[in-house]
Amino acid sequence: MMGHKVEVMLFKVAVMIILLGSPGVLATECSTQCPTAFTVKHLKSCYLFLYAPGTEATWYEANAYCATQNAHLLTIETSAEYYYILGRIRAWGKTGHNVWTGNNDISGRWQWAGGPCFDTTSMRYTHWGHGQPDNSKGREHCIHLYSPFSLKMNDVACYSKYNFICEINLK
Ligand SMILES: [Ca+2]
Ligand SMILES: [Ca+2]
Repeated sequence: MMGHKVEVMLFKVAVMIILLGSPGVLATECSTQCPTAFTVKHLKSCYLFLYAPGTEATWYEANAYCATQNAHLLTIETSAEYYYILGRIRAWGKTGHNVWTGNNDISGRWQWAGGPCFDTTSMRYTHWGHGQPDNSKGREHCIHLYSPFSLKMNDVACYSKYNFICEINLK
């Protein structure tokens, strides 16, 4: 059963790569400039927004996909970054979409998941929706930007499927 799940996940990641087109460079070293697919650059970060139909993914799938791009799931480390991302989502008319961040408390405390070129870091900046995090039914261990909460943070089950944003912190 587990093997089947992994196969399905790998298949979906492969489909997403095909849908998006392969990036110009699959760098093994950490990026000093934004790869072609990462069209949004702000301060020292590059962002890839995955909003295409069919790219909704579980937190685990999204996390794995970003790693294939030499990136990590969105890390919102400052209020400036939060409002910048919010502004982009609004500008594109995508406020109806829920968006994964890289934050999770799978290890027991909230932290931003690391990636190929980014270390796991503890959560300092927060922008929780009202009453969050509430760990509803004891199964909410990943954070998304929740559309009904005006894209404030909410903890939710990691197996939910949402759009997501990959980020690269430039060296
Ligand atoms: Ca960030
Ligand atoms: Ca919640």
